[in-house]
Amino acid sequence: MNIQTYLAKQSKKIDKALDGYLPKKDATPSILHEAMRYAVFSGGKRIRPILVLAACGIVGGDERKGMPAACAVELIHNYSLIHDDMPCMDDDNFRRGQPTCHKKFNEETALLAGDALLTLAFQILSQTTPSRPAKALERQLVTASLIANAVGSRGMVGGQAVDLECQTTQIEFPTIEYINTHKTGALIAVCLKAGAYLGGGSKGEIQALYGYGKYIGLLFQIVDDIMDREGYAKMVGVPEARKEAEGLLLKAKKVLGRFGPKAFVLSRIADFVLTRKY
Ligand code: GRG
Repeated sequence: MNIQTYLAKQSKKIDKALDGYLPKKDATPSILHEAMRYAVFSGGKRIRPILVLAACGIVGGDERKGMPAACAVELIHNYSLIHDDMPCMDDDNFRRGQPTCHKKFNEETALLAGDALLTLAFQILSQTTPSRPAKALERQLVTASLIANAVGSRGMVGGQAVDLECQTTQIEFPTIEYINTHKTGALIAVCLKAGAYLGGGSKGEIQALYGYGKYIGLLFQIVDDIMDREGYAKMVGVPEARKEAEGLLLKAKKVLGRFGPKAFVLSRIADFVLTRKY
């Protein structure tokens, strides 16, 4: 199957599950729920949840086992974008070609919509349902802890904090590496680890996929920097950044070697991360 067709098919499945998890937009408080839905359904690529499902599948797991975690990471990603766009951070008016959440609604609502998306992510991972009683919840809870580590102050939020600290100072190479691996890389890498774990992968498989995730997480940010002429690309220059990106792609693909032809999808996703134009 063509990779674009695969990504579109997976996105559709993920959107359906997200729609089921998010409160209806007319449920009280409707302005908040409308803002949450506005941010989540505004045309994201769904790369992170797609990675969770792909990692679950490559180790032989039923994709459905990965869906709660897939939705959780996408909600967290959208919370981070809402907050990142706000005036106290990047102060952006547009995201995905549409007004940012605080522009469409207001700052207070956007702040709370982000808070509520983050909370919903962990509710999804920790809730019991008739088909998932408390004793069947262990893997989900371990996953919640993995994700919390990746997105908290030692992960994504930490990377964002260091990035903000450095806005007015001359930035050194180790610091930019820290920002890239934490702000963007940590969430992407944990998608692979969580998916492989939920799919029942062996320790070696989980580690290998986590390694692939770290490479493409970094690749993702460097490509972003190349597109915006920012961060890493600004520091080392675009040709050098391109070289680094290509090197990361090769390293990511090398890790996939042990999975043979089953790695086709992850290999094509890595290509997509390098060649993406948006
Ligand atoms: C505010 C807590 C907090 C964290 C913000 C991730 C982040 C940390 C900020 C985003 C800044 C940014 C645009 C980084 C570049 C990489 C990135 C995360 C791009 C957006 O991800 P895509 O391209 O987005 O996967 P879509 O729109 O497809 O969902």
